[in-house]
Amino acid sequence: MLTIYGVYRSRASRNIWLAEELGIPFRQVPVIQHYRSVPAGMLHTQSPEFLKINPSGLIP
Ligand SMILES: N[C@@H](CCC(=O)N[C@@H](CS)C(=O)NCC(=O)O)C(=O)O
Repeated sequence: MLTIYGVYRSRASRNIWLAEELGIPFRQVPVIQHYRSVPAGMLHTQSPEFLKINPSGLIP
């Protein structure tokens, strides 16, 4: 299944929108910039788990 990393208020919304329009099943993993106030348990751009997926540490 497709996994989309990001939050809806970012440009990840374009991917989420596209997947929904095309009926492509996906799961969303919220990720925000590391300098923001990150709620406990949420991934951010410098989280080791996220850096394994995207070593550039960037979200759309
Ligand atoms: N156009 C690039 C922009 C990527 C980018 O610069 N993302 C910023 C947020 S807009 C980011 O992830 N920064 C990491 C951080 O500040 O922790 C893309 O979509 O790949």
